[in-house]
Amino acid sequence: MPKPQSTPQADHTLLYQTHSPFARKALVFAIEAGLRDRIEVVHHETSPTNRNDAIFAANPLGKVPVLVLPDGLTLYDLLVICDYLDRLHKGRKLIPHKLPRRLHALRLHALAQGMCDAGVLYRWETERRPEELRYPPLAAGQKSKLVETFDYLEGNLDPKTPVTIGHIALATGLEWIAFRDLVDFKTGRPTLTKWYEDFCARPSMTATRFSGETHD
Ligand SMILES: N[C@@H](CCC(=O)N[C@@H](CS)C(=O)NCC(=O)O)C(=O)O
Repeated sequence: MPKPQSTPQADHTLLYQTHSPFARKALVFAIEAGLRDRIEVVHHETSPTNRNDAIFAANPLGKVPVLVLPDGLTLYDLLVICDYLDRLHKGRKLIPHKLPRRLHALRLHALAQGMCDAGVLYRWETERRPEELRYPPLAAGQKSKLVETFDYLEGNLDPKTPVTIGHIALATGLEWIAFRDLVDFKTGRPTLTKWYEDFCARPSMTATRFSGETHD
């Protein structure tokens, strides 16, 4: 397990999981916003079948990421955390204020979040749930959501748009799908593949690679 990273200036705590796509999105967002030094990252294991009391104390849903603010207020989920972080810095906003750029960024974020939700459900049906309790039509339904999303992205992703919350959510989500070897998104999708590989070379991505196994 990687060591928690902290710095003397850190006045926020990110309750994290080294193999969670959602938690990593928050950390990549913080790095892209120039806020890494303000955040202590603490790894936690949590799953619906492996209760973590510390996470439940911070978020009644028992999920990470959770951001603990200097006054002790806890923020969740990812979008609320990112909205807060984007107000802490003076650089270019990762959640644009003006329409229609804001709508495109938030919609791409929603698509990427939905892609991860479908991936998590697909993984339950193909790996995590005991074999005798799996329901193959549900796995097939979740997989088709993933494939539709990949195809949509291949036709609609504009590689020239400046980085937003949507791109961060998408790249971390795709890398998680690759990390868990869920569904191939590269074959026959050169535009998406090139965009993904370029994004994964960013320092915010190379500094936060996934690691670890799920504990159910
Ligand atoms: N919509 C939430 C999703 C968070 C989420 O599902 N986190 C997973 C880690 S990948 C988790 O903590 N799962 C534990 C559980 O569902 O009990 C967000 O965007 O923050």
